[in-house]
Amino acid sequence: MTLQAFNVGPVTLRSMPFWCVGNPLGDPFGGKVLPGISSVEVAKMLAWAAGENLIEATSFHDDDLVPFDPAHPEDDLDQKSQTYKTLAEIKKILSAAGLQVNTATCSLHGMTVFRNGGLTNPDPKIRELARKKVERTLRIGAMFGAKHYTYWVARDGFEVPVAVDWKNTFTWLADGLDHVYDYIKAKKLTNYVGATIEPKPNEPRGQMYLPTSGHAVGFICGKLKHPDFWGVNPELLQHESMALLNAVHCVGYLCSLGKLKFLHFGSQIKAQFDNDFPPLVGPEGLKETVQMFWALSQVGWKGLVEFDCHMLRAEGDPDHAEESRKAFIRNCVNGLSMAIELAARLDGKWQQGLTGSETDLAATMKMCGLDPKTIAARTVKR
Ligand code: XLS
Ligand code: MG
Repeated sequence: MTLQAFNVGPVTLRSMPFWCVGNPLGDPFGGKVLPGISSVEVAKMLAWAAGENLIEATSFHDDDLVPFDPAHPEDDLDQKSQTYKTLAEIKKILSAAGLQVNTATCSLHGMTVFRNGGLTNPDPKIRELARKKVERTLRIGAMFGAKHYTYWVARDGFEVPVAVDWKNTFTWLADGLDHVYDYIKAKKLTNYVGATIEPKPNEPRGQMYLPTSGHAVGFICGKLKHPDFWGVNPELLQHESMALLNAVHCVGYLCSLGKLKFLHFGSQIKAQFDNDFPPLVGPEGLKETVQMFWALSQVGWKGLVEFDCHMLRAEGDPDHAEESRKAFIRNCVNGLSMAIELAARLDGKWQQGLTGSETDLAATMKMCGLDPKTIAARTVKR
């Protein structure tokens, strides 16, 4: 079975990753709220969401599907291994539901061995282990026909600038990412149409080596051997907002360079830690989110939007975990539909002859469905 594309506004496909649905809602101050859920159970829930016409695609970290044992970095190739059996079972569920896989990403943040970095770890043995884990993730992605490989900057960062090897660090990073390309070509993994960098300014590290989309593009064009293969998947509003940057600006810039491959989507209070609120949830960002989709339509971008957020910790109900998770998926999809619908209200040439402030107020009226005549009448009448 293949699901029809979504194709509403600039959004061709909606993707819900394994890690968002499986998230048990722990935070640095408290334990898990929801009971754990196996990767096969997550796959079944995603299949349910596809059946409800909520999503067409998904994504995963390697660790979301199967654990990694450094002693057996090629267990995925052994058809008798538990790893292979679990992957095959998940693949069957996703295929039957018609779900595509957008991106495979290697977790270089979960295991404590990577606490001082994965691809940029100063210890060559740990960099080698990271490379093996990336290769395994690429093979797993190929098994699922993933369209992209994603490098999220994760623990490649620092807290102490004078402890960093500034002469070599970015070269190690480039070597690690060039190896992604080389491995894909050497093994003829033709499922991959490209790879992405996902920047983030901080968290889990105090500072990350590729903090913003601008840094990511600069690195791709200035340091990687195959820049055309690489693009960016910014996480908006979250990651750029953490650095007080603006999502409309971010997508406009990336599109002008042809580097916006897909979007990670959620909501955020500016300058806070990574809130990962569901789309349009929380006190901030309504205008920014809507204007971001408007800008994407304006520049003619079309592509996949992937939710990357989690339900509010306060809303996780351990006694009704499945319902909580399903409600979370629905809320994400509703938030996206609302954003696309509100953005469509801004189409047209209504800005002509207006100042910047007038344009902004007129945009807000259009977005909110207010009648300018009624507002004008109220403005003068007392
Ligand atoms: C974390 C990131 C992460 C990536 C995938 O902040 O958003 O979830 O998207 O590794
Ligand atoms: Mg993300």
